[in-house]
Amino acid sequence: MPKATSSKSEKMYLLATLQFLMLALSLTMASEECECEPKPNTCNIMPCGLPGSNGLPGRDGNQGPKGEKGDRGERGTLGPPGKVGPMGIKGDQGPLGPKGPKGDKGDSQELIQLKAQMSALQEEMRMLKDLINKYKKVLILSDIKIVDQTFYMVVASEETFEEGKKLCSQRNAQLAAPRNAKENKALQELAEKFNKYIYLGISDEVTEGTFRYQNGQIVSYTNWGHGEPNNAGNEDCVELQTSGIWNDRSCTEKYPVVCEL
Ligand code: MAN
Ligand code: CA
Repeated sequence: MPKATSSKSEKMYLLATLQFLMLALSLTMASEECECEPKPNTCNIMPCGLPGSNGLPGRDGNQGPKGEKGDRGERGTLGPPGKVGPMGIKGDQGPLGPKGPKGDKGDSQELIQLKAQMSALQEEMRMLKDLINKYKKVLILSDIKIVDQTFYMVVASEETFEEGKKLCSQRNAQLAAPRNAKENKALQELAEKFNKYIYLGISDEVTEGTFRYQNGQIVSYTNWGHGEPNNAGNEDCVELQTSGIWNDRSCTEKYPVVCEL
């Protein structure tokens, strides 16, 4: 089409003209100023391009220097109470208190005297107890045995039953007759000490087979050996053997005499 061909040639013409003008302009600018290549003695004729678009943002910079000390913070909340402090010094004496109620009536003269007598008696009793304990120690060292309030004394080394009874009677005492195991043991210890049997103040002289104390009472405690009393050959007296057992025996043996008081 002729119109389109014409337009194309016009455009080609205009473009060539524009290129020419731009070249001329750039040559002019290069001759007047040399800004593209800042070399001292040379000045190349180079056309400057159009400014490019902005680049991407750069990397983060290095950490900066430490800042200045900040302002003092606000006061915190109240803390828990601290430990108890040391004891304080003693204070001054306080003022005199009010008068108390009236006291009870004092002891009468009679009561005062009674109290004095009582404390004197107590002192005397204490002294007596000490003395008794001393006697006991002396008696224990001799041939005397004490069981509670009964004393057993050896008054002769070899006598018959009848002679023994007499010797004890002369001392306002009687032949020993144990009323319980404790007393029997005390007499056994004396028998063991002398290594001899001893007569007890017990016999069946009045009624054969019925043993009595010297006061006539029937015995309440016995410690007969096996098969005793057997009245072997008419045995009316009682011997306490070193083992502590009893045997009825003739009254004519000669044994140590032990009296009880
Ligand atoms: C033996 C027993 C006793 C008795 C004496 C007498 O030991 O028969 O019962 O009294 O002999 O010697
Ligand atoms: Ca016998």
